[in-house]
Amino acid sequence: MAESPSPARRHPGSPSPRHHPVVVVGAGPAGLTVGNVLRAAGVACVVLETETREFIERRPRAGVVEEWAVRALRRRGLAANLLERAQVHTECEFRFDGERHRFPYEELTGRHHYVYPQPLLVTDLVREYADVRGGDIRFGVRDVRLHDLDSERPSVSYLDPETGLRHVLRCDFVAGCDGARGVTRAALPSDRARTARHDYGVGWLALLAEAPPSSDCVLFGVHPRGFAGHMARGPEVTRYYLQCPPGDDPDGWPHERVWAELHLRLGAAGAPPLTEGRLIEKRVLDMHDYVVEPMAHGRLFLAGDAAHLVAPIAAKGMNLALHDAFLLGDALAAQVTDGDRRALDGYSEACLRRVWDYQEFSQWLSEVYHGPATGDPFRAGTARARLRRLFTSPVAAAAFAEQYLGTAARH
Ligand code: RFL
Repeated sequence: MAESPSPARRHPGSPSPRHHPVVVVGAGPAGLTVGNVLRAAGVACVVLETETREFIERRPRAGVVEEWAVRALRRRGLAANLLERAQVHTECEFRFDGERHRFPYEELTGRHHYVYPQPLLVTDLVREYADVRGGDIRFGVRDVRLHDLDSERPSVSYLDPETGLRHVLRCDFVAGCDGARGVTRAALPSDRARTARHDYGVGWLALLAEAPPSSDCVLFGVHPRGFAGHMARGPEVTRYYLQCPPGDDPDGWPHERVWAELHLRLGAAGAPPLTEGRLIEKRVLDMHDYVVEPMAHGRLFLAGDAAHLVAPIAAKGMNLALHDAFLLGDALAAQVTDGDRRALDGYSEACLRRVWDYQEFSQWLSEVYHGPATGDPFRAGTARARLRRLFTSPVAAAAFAEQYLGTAARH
C-alpha cells in the first residue's frame, strides 16, 4: 500500500483536524509502551487500535520477558504488577535421546527470565496509559490510513466505528506499532525500504492447556518426530508447542492426538508425567521471519512486529518490541520537547543491531529444534552435536546463555 493522498482533499466533509505531536498506530506492547514513555515526558499523543480494549487485554501470546526489559519497564514505572506476579525462571531443560538435561542459566550468568503473560502486560500498560496518565486511546477504529509522510505535516485518518465518519489527526510524527498484519509497514515505499524474509518451512501447533505446569521450568523436547515445548503461563495454564507441517489444520489435532504426541516428544527417563488438561487455544503458526530496513521513512517510524517478525522459536518478539518502543519513545520525546533529532536519526540502526542478533539466534536454535525431524541424518547429527556441546563445553554454554537471555552488553 502506498500512503494515501492528503485526507483533506479526499474527504472535504470530515470533521476539522486537530494537531497532535505523535499518533501511535496499534496498542500492543510496542504502541502502549511508546504511548506511556511519551505521556511521562509530557508529550501529547493519540493511540489508535482496531480491536476493543477487552480483546487486547485477553489475546494470549508471549510470556517470556527478558530481565533487561523488566528493568527498563520498572525504571519507567511500568512494572509494579509484573514484579509482584511474574514467575522468575532460572533454568530450562532439554530432553533428547530419552534423557533430561538441565541448563542452569542463572548459575552460569547470574541472570534470569521473567514469565508474565502478554495479556497481563498489555492490561497494565493500557491502564497506566489511559487511566493513570490520562492518555488518549481510541479503540475499534476502522480503515486507518497514513498521509503526507514525506511532508512536515503528516496525518493519520480513520473511520469512526460509530458514526462512520472519517477523522483526521494532523501530527508531526507517526509511530507504526500495528504488528505483523497492520497497515503502517506498507506505507514505506518499496524503493526506499527493503524487507528481508526467512521461511523455516515448519509449523508449530501453539496450544494453551487448562492444566498446571508439569515442570518447574521451560522444557524443550528435541525428538525425531518433531520439536515439542512446555512453558508455564500461570498456576492453572500451560503453553505447549508441537512442531507440525506448515499450514496444518488445527482440527486434525484432537485432544488425544495432542497429548499422545506431547507425552512422546517430551518423554525422558525419570521425567514426571505431563498433567493433561482441556485445550483452550489451538492454532498453527507458520515459522517465518522478516526484517524491514530501514525502520523509518519520512515522519513514520516503525516499532515491534510492524518492523520485524521473529518466529516464536526463541521467545524474542515481544522483547524486541519493547526494546524498539523505549528507544522510539525517548527519541520522539527528545525531538518534540527539545528539538533534538539525533536519537530519531539513529533509531533504525540502533534497533536493527539487536533485531539481527535475535534473528540469528532464532535461526541457530531452529536448526537444533527441527534438524532431528528433517529425515536428513546429516542435519540430525549436527543438531544433536550443537545440543551436546551446551552440556560439554562451558564456553558454549555461556555463549548460549547470553543469547537465550539477551544479556549481551552490546549488539
Ligand atoms: P502486536 O502485539 O501485534 O500489537 C499490534 C496492535 O496493533 C493493532 N492493529 C492496528 N491498530 C490500528 N490500525 C491498524 N490498521 C491495526 N492493525 C493492527 C492490533 O490489533 C494490535 O493490538 O505487536 P507489537 O506491539 O509489536 O508486539 C509484538 C508481540 O506481540 C509479539 O512479538 C510477541 O507476541 C511474539 N511472541 C513472543 N515474544 C516474546 O518476546 N516472548 C514470548 O514468549 C513470545 N511468545 C509470541 C509468543 C507470539 C506468538 N504468536 C501468537 C505469534 C507466542 C506466540 C504463540
